[in-house]
Amino acid sequence: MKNDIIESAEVIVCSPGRNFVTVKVTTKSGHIGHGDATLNGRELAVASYLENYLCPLIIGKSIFQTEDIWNYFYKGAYWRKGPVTMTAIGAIDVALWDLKGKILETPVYNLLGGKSRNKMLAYTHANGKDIDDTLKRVEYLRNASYQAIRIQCGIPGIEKVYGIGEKGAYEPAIKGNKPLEESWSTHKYLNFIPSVFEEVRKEFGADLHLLHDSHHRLTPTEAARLAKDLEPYHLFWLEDVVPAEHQESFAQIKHKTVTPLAVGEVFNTIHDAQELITKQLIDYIRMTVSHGGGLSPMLKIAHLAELYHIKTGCHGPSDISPIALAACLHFNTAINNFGIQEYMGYSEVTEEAFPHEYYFEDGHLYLTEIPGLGVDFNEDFARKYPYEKAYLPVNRLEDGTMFNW
Ligand code: CS2
Ligand code: MG
Repeated sequence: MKNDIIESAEVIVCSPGRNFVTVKVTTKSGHIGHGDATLNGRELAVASYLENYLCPLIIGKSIFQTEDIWNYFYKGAYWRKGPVTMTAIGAIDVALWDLKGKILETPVYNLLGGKSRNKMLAYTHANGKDIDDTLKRVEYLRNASYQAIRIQCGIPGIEKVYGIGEKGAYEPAIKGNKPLEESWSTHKYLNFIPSVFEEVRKEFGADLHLLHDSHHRLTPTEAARLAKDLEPYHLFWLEDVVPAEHQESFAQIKHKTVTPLAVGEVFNTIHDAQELITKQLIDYIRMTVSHGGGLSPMLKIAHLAELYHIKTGCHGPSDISPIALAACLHFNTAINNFGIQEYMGYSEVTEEAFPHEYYFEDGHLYLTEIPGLGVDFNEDFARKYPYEKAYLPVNRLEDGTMFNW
């Protein structure tokens, strides 16, 4: 079948609404597939890895060889794993699945196991500078039909806190030639956060799913304290409580609380989560299709997690493109152990750059029957917005100690 042979693979770095790296794979028959290679704050590293090492090697290969191509790139690099490598491999993998769907004239989820569900519970972010501001944002999102909301709130005595934007949606990466520096006090955070959830529950009752992200900032003991303090408010999940390189640390938390734990948005291979999954130290795996190496490995991770009663909760910030979000939706549609999908939404400019079929309604995300991923890339429009280097912030303790952002 001539249609399936790859003729070209390009990388487009641009900034329609924010920085994105998009992979475009074209077959000899002229079919085009897209992947998202955006890694917030390190975009050019992934673009270079793709342009110099991966794109030249797929010319002449068949788009159907996703398993062989993935292993060719993973094992063939010798230097395995890592967010840059796996985001690059993931973008190619997703573009090939997009092409498979287009050439076989079927939505990608039909190639991943078919429909296990017709809709996907979504959650979005309520960020407030104080409790009143946060309550107002929750009210607005509830009225917009959200049934699951992540709650982040300013902390008295801390000037700038993760997740709290100046106005509107929170964009963590700041354009410029060096990272902004934020400061942090775990003491002030731990003493304050339970009161936020007490007020939210008082105002909105028990049915609304509430989530919270500690963004890698606690020790296991501090995390166990917060998880227990939040038990009366029945969170859907408490996310990224401690940096997860040391997976067995989660045993000190999981065995002390019934607050569900979620982790994994910074993971890039199954090895980052294997102990967390097989020892049931978490409740949700947050790995996302683009940074997790693509749809091919994510299916394997979901199938392993399913054996251990762990559900998925793909990372879906505004700093992965609608292509990656759509890939998550096809993945979510097919697997059995879907949990929830993060959905921050995008600016109007980003929406125009990436026209898509998926839609949000009544607290859920939906796909259509369109072949492939159902997302296009308006390349001419997107190229009007040139890339500008942007850094994620860094974070120090109040005494100046370098800490986790
Ligand atoms: C956050 C992200 O959505 C989340 O759970 O952890 O917003 C994260 O801070 C950004 O993706 C970093 O670029
Ligand atoms: Mg997070």
